[in-house]
Amino acid sequence: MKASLKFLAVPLAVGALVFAGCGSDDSSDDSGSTDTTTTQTQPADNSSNAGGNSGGSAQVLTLAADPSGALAYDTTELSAKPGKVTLDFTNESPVGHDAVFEDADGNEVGATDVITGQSTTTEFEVDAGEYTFYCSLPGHEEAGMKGTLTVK
Ligand SMILES: [Cu+2]
Repeated sequence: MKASLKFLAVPLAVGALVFAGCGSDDSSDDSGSTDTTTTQTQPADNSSNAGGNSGGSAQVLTLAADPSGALAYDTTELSAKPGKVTLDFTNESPVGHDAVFEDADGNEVGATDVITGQSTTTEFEVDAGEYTFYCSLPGHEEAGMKGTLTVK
């Protein structure tokens, strides 16, 4: 019992540290209540095409499925720098595909919708290391729809 409580306490402490690190000192909240923090995603999320990026930290990776319908991407190797990644995924073929990204531990870090005959984007964050990407439709990864994303 005590051991499981410890396990619970560690991620909570880490979360608190991360949360504290995000705030700046100029806005001290006297109420001491953290329940008012709004974590809802805002409806403006779809407007990311509008440009207006400051800072220039966003990076765009492009990935496409074979336009003839073969079970293949146009590349098996992508590279990025640590930070936020925008994946621009195109599938002009009549066969549905997606692109799922996993870290070295097999945790999914980002994924697109399954699309046919169009493009889509998804955003996720990466740290230095090796990631894998693959198509999650049955048999597609086994047929070769997979690759490596190297972040450094
Ligand atoms: Cu596929």
